[in-house]
Parts: sequence; structure tokens; C-alpha cells
Amino acid sequence: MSSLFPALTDSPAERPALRFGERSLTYAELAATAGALAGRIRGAGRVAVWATPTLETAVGVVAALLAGVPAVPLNPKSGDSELGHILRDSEPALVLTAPDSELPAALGDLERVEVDVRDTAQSPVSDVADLARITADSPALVVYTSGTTGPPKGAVIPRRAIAATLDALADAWQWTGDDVLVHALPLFHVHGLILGILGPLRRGGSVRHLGRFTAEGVTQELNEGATMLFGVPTMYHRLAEALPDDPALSKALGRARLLVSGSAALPVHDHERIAAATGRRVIERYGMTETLMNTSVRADGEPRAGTVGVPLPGVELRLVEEDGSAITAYDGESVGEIQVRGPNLFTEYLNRPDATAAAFTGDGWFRTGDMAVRDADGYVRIVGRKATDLIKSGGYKIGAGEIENALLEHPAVREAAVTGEPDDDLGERVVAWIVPADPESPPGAGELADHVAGRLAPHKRPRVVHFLDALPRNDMGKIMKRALKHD
Ligand code: MCA
Ligand code: AMP
Repeated sequence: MSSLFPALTDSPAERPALRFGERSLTYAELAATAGALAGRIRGAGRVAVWATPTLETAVGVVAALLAGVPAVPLNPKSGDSELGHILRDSEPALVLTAPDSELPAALGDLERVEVDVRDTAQSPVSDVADLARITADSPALVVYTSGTTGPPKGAVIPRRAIAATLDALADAWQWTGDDVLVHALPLFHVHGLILGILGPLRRGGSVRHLGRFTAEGVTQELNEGATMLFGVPTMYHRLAEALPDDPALSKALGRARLLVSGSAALPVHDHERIAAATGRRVIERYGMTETLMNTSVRADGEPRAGTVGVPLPGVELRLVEEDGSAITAYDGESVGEIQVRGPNLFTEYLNRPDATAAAFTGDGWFRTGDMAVRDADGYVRIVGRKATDLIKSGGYKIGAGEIENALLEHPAVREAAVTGEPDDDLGERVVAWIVPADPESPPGAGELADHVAGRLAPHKRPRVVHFLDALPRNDMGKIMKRALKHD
């Protein structure tokens, strides 16, 4: 297939591509360093990437894509149990890492390949990739995503899906090589990595990563030429909170060409506060690890708070009733599950043919599990989710089941149930309901949070812990989560 990043060879050499803090690479430097690394890893089955928010991660992923080797981005804060699962499941041949990263013991057996961003003595990029072997359907990335039960599943994302979604967003957002993106998203998920790094590189534009999200960082970059901001709703909520006392932030946001939110719903109150203080309306887009991007408010469309806009070019979207029949009404009130079809879709869950089969209808529609209505003009409004056991916290998807399993491995826990509760900052927060093994000496809430953070990842830790004598169960013995309400 044609190159995912034509700008690597076509751009003026000095054009800026990536900037992380003080360190940056031009297109010529990126082409050379990623080309050199691609030559080294060529032919590997799959490569893990220790996905710290650094230049090395971006170069590592670009190199893997140039070499036609699927990359598995790893959350550098993954706990032992989650990391162990991902490594057993994806069987990478080696791990790409920044030279100064200390890797956990779980990665000890893997060959460590350090990304040297100054290694620029390489022949042209086109010498490296074996383009005849790489097709549009070749896997590009394996991104792990939580389900309701069990450990995370690896969504295999083909090269075609990346190209299709980024080109559709370019159309919807009038996104060009002149745009400079600023963000602080993690680089082991679709939002930060595919949209936030690969997106600008496909356009021939540039990205500045803040390393860590702060209002000051956003202000500075927007004042110094950044044109677009990507963030999860928690980030926009924090900006909305900061705006009343920060006129420089209002001015900077007002200067942006496009403020884009995604990964979870941005509350209307935050939309309104940002619009009132800056004169700019945040636009929302809706996607999923398995589908990349499905809908967006268009740059030339009407930004409407509470909606995720219209299907992107090439994406077929329908709303489906419980019995599988499609809803034809565009009435703003008939609720159905969003199902999508198009070149943006993943191929399969790695090693999980059962889960893959269950995710699609017989005729190839992907079941998102998101419930929505459609306005008369086609704007989609997400109104809920089919599974109550999926929690979105800070834009991260977290399965209740994986946290319950981790909690049950703690010796002081007899029974555990996990729910999501509304949270102004995080959207939802993880809440654990625990029956202690010894009611006289229950474990501390902080101890349980640390236990989950160490096994899975810090963002999956319970923020609130309740202790109960017994969990409410129905006649079948199933936990009645709806009865678990805090008063
Ligand atoms: C606190 N911390 C702990 C513990 N308690 N660490 C270990 N054990 C503990 N018990 C640490 C945390 O690691 C963190 O450290 C710090 O305390 C604060 O953490 P926390 O309160 O959890 O969160 P935060 O730092 O305030 O994060 C908010 C955030 C984050 C920045 C908005 O949630 C975030 O980056 N979200 C983005 C999620 C995302 O990209 N989702 C995309 C997937 P330290 O400060 O050192 O880090 S969805 C997707 O891709 C689809 C396709 C889509 O549509 O986009
Ligand atoms: P993930 O599996 O982590 O990729 O998260 C995908 C899920 O995030 C979707 O199925 C939606 O539930 C949710 N999501 C993404 N973008 C939006 C949005 N703009 N509004 C509401 N929910 C969203």
C-alpha cells in the first residue's frame, strides 16, 4: 500500500514534525531516525513499545509502521498482572524504549531496543519498508482495551483503518499540514497515539506534546502558534474550572482554530463555560479503540453541545433496536444501539475469535454498545451505554470485572463488586463495594487502591471504597449492582 506518512519523504527537510518539551525532530530527522530503527526491527513479528509520553515513543511507533511490524503500545504505569497478560497475549519479539527508561521485571526476558532519536545516518526511508509485503489489511497496531469481564483484549488495527480515519478527520476538520496540534494525552491509546501523533504526521503538520496536562502548558503552546487542542473531557473540565481566574488561558483558547474533545461525553455545562469565556465552542467526535473515529462535529458545521456530530466520510452508522431491526427515525428520541461499518474498523481481537465473532453482526456491522438518538439533521447524541459494567473515568475505559478480579486476589477481601459513580472531574469514578474476610479488621481503602494500581494501572484504582456485611444478590446469586447505592 502507499505510505502512511508521505510527508516523511515529501516535506521540506526543516519542517517541524514532533516536539516533546525541549526536544524536537524535523521531518528530515524523523525520516532518518525512524528509518534507521525500522531497518533494525524489520522482520520482527510484533514489537512492544514502552509508551512513555516521549519523542522515543513516537519515533518507535513510526519506525514500526515503516518496517511493517505491528506495534503494541504498553502503558508505562501498567501493573504486573495487566502487563503479564498483555505480553503473554501479544508475544512481542522485543521492546522499544527510551534509553533512560527503567523497565519492570515482567519485561526482563524481552530484547530491549533503545530508541536513539539522534541516529540520523540512514538511507532514505523508502529503502526500508518492504511495501510489496505490506497491504492495507496488514496489522499496524495492537491496542489493549477493557471489556466488562476478564483481562483487556488486544484490538488489531490495520493500516487501512488508520489512513481512513485520519483522512476522514482531515475532511471533517479541514485539518492540514499547516496545523500545529497541542495535547497531553497518553500514547498507549487511540486518542493520543493515532489521532494525536500519527494524525499530524499524516498531514505533514506538527505536534507538541506537553508531557503532562496543565492549563499553563496549553496557554503557552496556543500563544506560540498551536492551532488545535485535543483532550478528554476531564482536561476540558479542568480548563473550564481554571478560566474564571486565568484571562491568559481564555485568550489562548480563543485563538485556537479547533478545540476537540473525545473519549467520553463533555458535559454541556463545561461546553457552555468554555464558550462563554473564550468565544470558542469545543467540538466533539466519537470513536472507539475498535472503530477509530465514527462521527464528528465538522469544522464547517454547527457545533452543538451534547452531540457528537455526524458520521465521518466512509463510515456507515445505524441505530438498532433490541431485536436487531434498524431505526429509521431521525426524531431526537428513538434510542438504539450504534452499529458501524467502514474502512475505519479493527480486524479482530487478538487470540479471541469468540469475542470477535460476538462483536459483529452477521453482515459485518460492529456493535459499539453505545446507545444514541439522531436529530433530524443527522447529528448523533449518545445517551448511554448497554453495559453497566464498563466505566469511563478520565476518558479511560475500565471494566468492572477486571477490578473485581484484582480485588478478590487481596487476602483481606471476601467479596467485591465494582461500580461507576458520576464524578465532576473524571466523568465517572471507580467505586468498590467490599465484604471483608474479617469484618473486625477490614483492609484500608488506600491499601486496596494501591493493590489495584500495582496489579492493573493507577487509573483503574477505586477512588471510593465501601464495606458491607454482604453484597445484595438475586435468587440466582447474581450481584444486584443497581442496589449498590451510596446514601
Ligand atoms: C494516585 N496516584 C497513584 C495512586 N494514587 N499511583 C499509584 N497508586 C496509587 N494508589 C497517582 C497517579 O498515578 C498519577 O500520577 C497521580 O496520582 C494523579 O492521578 P489521577 O488522579 O488518577 O489522574 P490524573 O493524573 O489527574 O489524570 C487525569 C487525566 C488522565 C490527565 C485526564 O485521566 C488522562 O490522561 N486521561 C486520558 C485517557 C485517554 O487518553 N483515553 C483515551 C482512550 P502521575 O501524576 O505521576 O501521573 S479512549 C480512545 O482512545 C477512544 C478511541 C476515543 O474515543 O478517544
Ligand atoms: P475506548 O474503548 O477506550 O476506545 O472508548 C470508547 C468509548 O468511549 C465509546 O464506546 C464511547 O462510549 C466513549 N466515547 C468516545 N468518545 C465519546 C464522546 N465524544 N461522547 C461520548 N462518549 C464517547
